[in-house]
Amino acid sequence: MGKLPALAEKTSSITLPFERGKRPLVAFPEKRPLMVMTTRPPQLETPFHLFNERIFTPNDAFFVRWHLANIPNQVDVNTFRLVIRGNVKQPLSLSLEELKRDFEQVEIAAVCQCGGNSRGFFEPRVPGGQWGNGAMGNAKWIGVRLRDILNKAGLLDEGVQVRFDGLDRPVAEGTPDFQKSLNLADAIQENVLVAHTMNGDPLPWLNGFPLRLVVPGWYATYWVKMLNDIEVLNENDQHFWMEKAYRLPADSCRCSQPGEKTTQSVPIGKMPVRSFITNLENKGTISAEKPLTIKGIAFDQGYGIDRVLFSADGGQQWQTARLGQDYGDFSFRPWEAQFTPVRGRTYAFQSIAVNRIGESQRFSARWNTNGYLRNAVETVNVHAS
Ligand SMILES: Nc1nc2c(c(=O)[nH]1)N[C@H]1C(S)=C(S)[C@@H](COP(=O)(O)O)O[C@H]1N2
Ligand SMILES: [Mo]
Repeated sequence: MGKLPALAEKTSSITLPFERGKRPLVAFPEKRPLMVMTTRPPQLETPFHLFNERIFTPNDAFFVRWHLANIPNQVDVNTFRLVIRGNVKQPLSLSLEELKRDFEQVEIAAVCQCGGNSRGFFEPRVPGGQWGNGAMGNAKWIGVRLRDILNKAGLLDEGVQVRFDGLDRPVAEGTPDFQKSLNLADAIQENVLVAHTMNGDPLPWLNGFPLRLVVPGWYATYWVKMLNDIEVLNENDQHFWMEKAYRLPADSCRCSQPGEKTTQSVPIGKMPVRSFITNLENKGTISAEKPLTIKGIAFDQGYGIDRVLFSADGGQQWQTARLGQDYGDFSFRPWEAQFTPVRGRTYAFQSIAVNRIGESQRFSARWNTNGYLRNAVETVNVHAS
């Protein structure tokens, strides 16, 4: 067995393997100690060993990312309303009770991953939150289909995009409020939920209590938290968080060269396929001369994982890993491979996932100025003794 990183409970910090990677472990409300990147607004990373222990990330270990520091510290569940307005026949103002009582309740397992997950590994380094690989989590979400809510309000022909806003607000005047929009055609997909329940419990406050948008397969920036306002727009959303932030170079690779200015850009969208080894630590030690089980996870934007390949020699030879239980196309998919290490040798363990339409991870990391979309094959170097 490889050595796992020390348990959060027993240590006071974890150091990620890049410059300025030291993260204190601090317990925020409803959270176990997590890796703190910033306190105001809270940005907390899940220690990576958690992904080995549980295929569904516990709520108290789920990563946290807010852009604005003015987050209400309480919400009155009796007076809270979700408003649906704009290009609809009948604007709605729904209580939590009505949402739970008057609509079909749907459950889906889905990965929520920040567009900047793994940004700290970009070379050359890029500005922005220096996340390790723990700005992601997998949960079972229960809520109401956004489409059912929009249908109840009645869509007008003019509808083009749907804008989502939560209760958080900027601290400084002039900072744009955090709002995100989806094209109407994407918003009415059957898996898009207004969720109130996460892994069987109400959403933790920091993960968006009492409601958040769940957009399976899409990067988490669209999963608007503390959601209280839905507006159907008759044109494309022009404001900051769509037009300026969370954008990628428009070329097909979504790559740019360091120093090059991106002229055309597109909004970030769905997540490319990824896989990770979860039970071994990079630069760790493994026991030689007996079979070792390598464990990991894989996920994509919802086609589902077709296969995962494992290599012990940095990608020269590959074996097919055994896939574990299938919890749905948007969930983490567990996998395992077996390998018997020889004493004294150093190994470069890698995994590569392929989804059901044949898309695979990249061997070289794509680079872009915002540090989004990383899905390169990762290497875990281990020494057998
Ligand atoms: N209201 C609100 N929702 C938000 C954000 C935010 O700043 N405000 N950040 C988004 C981004 S960029 C991410 S990565 C996810 C993080 O979700 P989590 O904190 O539940 O892990 O929330 C999304 N929803
Ligand atoms: Mo994000």
